Amino acid sequence: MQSKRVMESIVSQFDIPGRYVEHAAIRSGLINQTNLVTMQTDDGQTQSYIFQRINTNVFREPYHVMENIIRVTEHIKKHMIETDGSYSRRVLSFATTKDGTPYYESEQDGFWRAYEFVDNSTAYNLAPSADHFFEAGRCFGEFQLYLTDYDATTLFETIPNFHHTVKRVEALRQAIEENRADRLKDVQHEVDFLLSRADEAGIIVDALESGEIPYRVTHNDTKINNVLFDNTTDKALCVIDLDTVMPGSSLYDFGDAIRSGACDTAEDEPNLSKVEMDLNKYRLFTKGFIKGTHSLLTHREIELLPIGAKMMTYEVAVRFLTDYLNGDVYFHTEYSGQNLLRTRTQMKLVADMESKMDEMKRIALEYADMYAKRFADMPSFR
Ligand code: GN1
Ligand code: MG
Repeated sequence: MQSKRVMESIVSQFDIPGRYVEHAAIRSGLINQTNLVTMQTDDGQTQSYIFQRINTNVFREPYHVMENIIRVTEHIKKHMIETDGSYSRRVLSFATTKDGTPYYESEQDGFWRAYEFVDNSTAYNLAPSADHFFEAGRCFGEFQLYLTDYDATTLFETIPNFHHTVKRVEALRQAIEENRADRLKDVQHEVDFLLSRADEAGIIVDALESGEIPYRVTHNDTKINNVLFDNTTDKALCVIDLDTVMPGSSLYDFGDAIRSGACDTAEDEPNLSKVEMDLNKYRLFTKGFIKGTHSLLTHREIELLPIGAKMMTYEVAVRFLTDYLNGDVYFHTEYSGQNLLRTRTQMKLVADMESKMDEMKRIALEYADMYAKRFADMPSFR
């Protein structure tokens, strides 16, 4: 974590009111460094800000990341004003530096951006209740709705081939071959499990490329901790962590949320008997997501939603194992072996979803049907 002196000097680059009081690290993300900074104005009022140092090994073009984010949040604000007259607490507002750029960068400090902390809100690593997960679904679904008229081709691809599962499998094969950290001998079971499903890795990419399902502007990292909840009402307020917003598939956003939120255990839970995909949570998220989109998804997207959940889970298992074999160079780890435990929980979820696939499909179609009728005359920004 940055020292007080360093953080205060980074904060002073930004055009935000008040003086720096203190900061604390927030450790839930696996890529960027995040700090909560408290500021105080002369009249004694305090306001908190989130300051993030972008990991430029992962995001090679951080300017493009910021440009995407500003464009997308402005677009969402415009729609929120049109429909509700206000966007307060429902979309991130970024601070600019004293010369008007939405980031500060220096050789010594790295690449920083800041946004206003949404007061009285919390991001949870695990959904505290099934109702929270319904709310998360609604919020991510609305995110898609607000961006449905945004031309995805105008956004930068901030991490090329981010959800290209086939290329993720290729990277795993390469890591196996190189065996850089000499860990291959411990993971034969995991390698076999994942490679035995490699034939399915192209399902979503192929469907996008053939035009069977549309490209949309998607979030691409819809972990449950990327939604803020209002502490008083428990309603989902705002989608955060917009670094990977780029052209993608609705299946990615739906799928990554199910993988991370429809189970009650941590990503590195060692006791695999506790790890399962809770069908009730799946049902509530699906309901919320389809409701939030005002039924804009095509029939084919709906049919493939459960496959999206399985493929996003499979893909991150492949990525965790790749990183384990490469010596933990990508995802932040707190102990040796964490990426392997993460791989195993995701494999368990893949197997569990495979056994529940028919029911998952039935539920998705049930809510699609229900909301198609309900939203027949509602605005969809189309
Ligand atoms: C990373 O930084 P965070 O925790 O929001 C990763 C996601 C993974 C996730 C797994 C840019 O997200 O793709 O699903 O870890 N983000 C990036 O926990 O690689
Ligand atoms: Mg995050």
